[in-house]
Amino acid sequence: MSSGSSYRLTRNDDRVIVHFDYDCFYASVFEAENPSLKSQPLAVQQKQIIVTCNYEARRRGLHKLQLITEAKRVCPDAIILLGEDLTRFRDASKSLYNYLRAFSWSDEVEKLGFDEVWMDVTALIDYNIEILNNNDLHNSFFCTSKVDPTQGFSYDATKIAGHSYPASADVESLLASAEDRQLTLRLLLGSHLAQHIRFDLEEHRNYTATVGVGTSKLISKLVGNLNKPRGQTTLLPPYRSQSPDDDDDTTITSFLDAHDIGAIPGIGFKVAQKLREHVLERPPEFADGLVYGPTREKVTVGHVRTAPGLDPEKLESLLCGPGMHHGIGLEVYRLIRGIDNSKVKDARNAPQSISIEDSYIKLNTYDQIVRELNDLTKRLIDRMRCDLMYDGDWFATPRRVTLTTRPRPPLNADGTRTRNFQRICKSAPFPLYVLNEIGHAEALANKMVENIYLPLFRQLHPKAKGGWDLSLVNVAVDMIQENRQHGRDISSVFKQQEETRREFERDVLPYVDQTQRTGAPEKYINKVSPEPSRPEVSHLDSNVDEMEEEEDDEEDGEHDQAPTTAFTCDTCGMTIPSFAKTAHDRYHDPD
Ligand code: TTP
Ligand code: MG
Repeated sequence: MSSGSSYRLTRNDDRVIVHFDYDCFYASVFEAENPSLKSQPLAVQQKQIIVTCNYEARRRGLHKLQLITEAKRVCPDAIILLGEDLTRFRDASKSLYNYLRAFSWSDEVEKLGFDEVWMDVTALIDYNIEILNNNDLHNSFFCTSKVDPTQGFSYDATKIAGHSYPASADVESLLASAEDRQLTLRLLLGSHLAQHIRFDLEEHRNYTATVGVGTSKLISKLVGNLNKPRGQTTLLPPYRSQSPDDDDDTTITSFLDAHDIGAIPGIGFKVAQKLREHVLERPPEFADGLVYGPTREKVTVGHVRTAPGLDPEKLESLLCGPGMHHGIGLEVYRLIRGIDNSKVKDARNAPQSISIEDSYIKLNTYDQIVRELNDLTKRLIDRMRCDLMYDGDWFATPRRVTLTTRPRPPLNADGTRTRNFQRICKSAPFPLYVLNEIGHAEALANKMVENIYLPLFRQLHPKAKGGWDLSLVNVAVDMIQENRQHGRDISSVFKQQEETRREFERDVLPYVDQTQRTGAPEKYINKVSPEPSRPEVSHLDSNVDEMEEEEDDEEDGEHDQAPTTAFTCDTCGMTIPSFAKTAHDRYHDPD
């Protein structure tokens, strides 16, 4: 593509990527369990907030991140179900993911949160382009199986399935154009495949989804938003400019240019603010009463893209600063031109770590702590089995377990309490028996707590040192490594585990009672973790493991008043009232 400057950046338009976003996901999970709820206004509650509601409820004035008190006033007959326990949503998400994955030929199927999935379907599309009968495109057959040529569906290869951007696109002339024919055909086939999967999901699993089709993760995610719910949109060519000096005549440009700069995945709140300020030549004004909420003036991608002299170097110097990484200028320069060559991650990519935590208003007796550890560990085991096993085999295994707590400081003499954001943690080698014992997670959790977590807990909190008033407990496994044989032969993993155990016993155990240790390897050192910083550019990276430290526990449940402040989420760009911040953070980082 051309860029209008000396930066001639290459966009890979050879892929077809489909983005799925399930409609009103948590509500749909309840509806799938009980279909009679479908026709009624249904909302899902966490703490004092509605985290989502079905479209019947939205029609009656309910919306995401609304206070329960307001929702009840607006729609008194809404059915409100508790969604605090995320297990059913996680299970549904995993099961739908596996369902979608079965359609893929390359296993490039990437999950973002619970309810979004990207699929790179290039291999399927390329195969079906090869078998197209160009003399009878109206009566085409899309083959969905590599081995069975009769498996698939009929379709008309002269028409797009669902909506397109631009809505007025003339598919016939695009197909007749030497320049655009191939890309149009590939996207057109992508739209039929997306529709087939979407309808299948609806018929067999009772879930509707909103879908976008394009040549990158960025474009497919954004274009889907045009027709919600239960719709799909394909971004059609021309993707390439006729003019060597600018991109104004491409559909990618016209589509992206209209977006608010903060709506682009990958451009966080701080970056967006700096860009707005640069374009306006003054700080942007906020909407009334909202300190961190939406800005009153809309600065679009188009404004930024065409701002004089805003090349990658200028962007870098404009945007660099605390929390920004080197290269942010080029990254933003590329994003606002629709260049996102990031790969759809392989379905077998294991997370680097898995952690489960809870915060507490009062957790100070030994029995309570044992009970909580058992509960958290059971959830950790469920998650490990969900994320690290495929087809009954472990395809990845952790090497380390960690217990983290956040002790609450004692009251000061004047009755106030100093706020504490510091976590302390201790680690041990991952116990091998977890891989073998495939029975009930509960019994295994008890064993892990007995053998691992309680000894770690005693090291972290010798009673003499100020008691056990904890505001947070986190159990985690990390140093997760994928087994090359995808779990069929895990003997190498066992060997590795054994080495780790020996290393631990040799180098660490002699030191565990000392507060200041010397000589033991860094990975086992007793750490005090400071408040972690958030990466600014993160939207398209589903593996970003963000932690937000906050003393939220004491504030929960006291949200009856109307909001006076709002935040713009750094991760998804959504504006959220301050009372919904905890629920929203949990949505991005469910455990
Ligand atoms: P979304 O995809 O934002 O919402 P949705 O699927 O409910 O609705 P839509 O039809 O507009 O796509 O979020 C997915 C789920 O995540 C949602 O069902 C509830 C949950 N969630 C939270 O827990 N907290 C939040 O702040 C948000 C936005 C969602
Ligand atoms: Mg959704």
